[in-house]
Amino acid sequence: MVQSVKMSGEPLANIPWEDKPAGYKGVVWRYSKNPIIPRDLLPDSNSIFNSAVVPFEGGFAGVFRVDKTSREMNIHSGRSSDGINWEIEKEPIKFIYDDEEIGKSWYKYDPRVVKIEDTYYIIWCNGYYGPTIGLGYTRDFEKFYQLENAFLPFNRNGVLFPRKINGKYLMLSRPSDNGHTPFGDIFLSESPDLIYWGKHRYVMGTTGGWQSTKIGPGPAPIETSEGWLLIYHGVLTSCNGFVYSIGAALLDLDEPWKVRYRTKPYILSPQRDYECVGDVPNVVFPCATLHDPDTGRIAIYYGGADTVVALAFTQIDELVEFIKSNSL
Ligand code: BMA
Repeated sequence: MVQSVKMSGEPLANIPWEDKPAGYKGVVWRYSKNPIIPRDLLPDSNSIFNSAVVPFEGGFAGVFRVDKTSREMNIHSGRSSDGINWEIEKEPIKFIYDDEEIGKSWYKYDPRVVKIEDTYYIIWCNGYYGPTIGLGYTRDFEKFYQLENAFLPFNRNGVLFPRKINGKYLMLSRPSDNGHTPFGDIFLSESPDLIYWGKHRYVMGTTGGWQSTKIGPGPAPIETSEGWLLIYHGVLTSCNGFVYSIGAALLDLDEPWKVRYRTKPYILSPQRDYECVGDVPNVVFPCATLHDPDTGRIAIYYGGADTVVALAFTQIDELVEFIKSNSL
């Protein structure tokens, strides 16, 4: 099928996929066998959720948030041949670093993985005197190297763009507080070397409805002929607590702090049992996508209720049309 909206990137013929169920109304539809990763996949896992995957060596690799039964939070690497059935390492990733201060990390959670040239960068929420943005890389998913934290505390939801723009690395993030932050807008920062960050730009903030309390970037933006496709989470405060939904925006290709379109309605919200019931009810939290430029297929990996990993699908032409015709 010829796509009218072009996505950059390598073909991915083996992307996990299911067609939209007949009669389904939404622009994003769930995998019929969700969740794909149960909370107890590892002997001592309390929950496995908010995790990131990439194509790797003909199959897939990933970095997974694993909260143990001790409630320690850490990130583990994993492999899959089909993107659906995963083997996750029992031990957390042991990063190599050249300054012991870099190794100070009280917890790690909510990883993103972004391939830039031949390197897979891992970005996560790192416990260093409060939550901030940890950064590391691997080339083989065997050896992992940790870099300096990108930002000062408090910050969450860091994610890199998949290529340099005007010779600079770009990172989206969401400055926070030390707790269950009741506010939050998305900002962009740039760096020549992944160590020194500056030229901070406001990208977008809260509005109403499902994105009225705070928002945060999710998976790495996907480059398309219509702009950078950003899938993000938005939070509403109900009388029963936070509700996490998913929305989408199109950012300017050259100046990605400029928002061209942004969905007023959510594209996915917590409605199934595995999204509504778990350690934190009513959460869908996206951390990764896979995409195939040849077919326009996009697979979205998201955490359900801070407990499991689930999968959903959309198609680029349909999603871009939805974003443009339902924009704020
Ligand atoms: C956020 C993060 C996420 C989590 C969400 C809902 O602040 O901690 O890991 O999914 O809250 O609890």
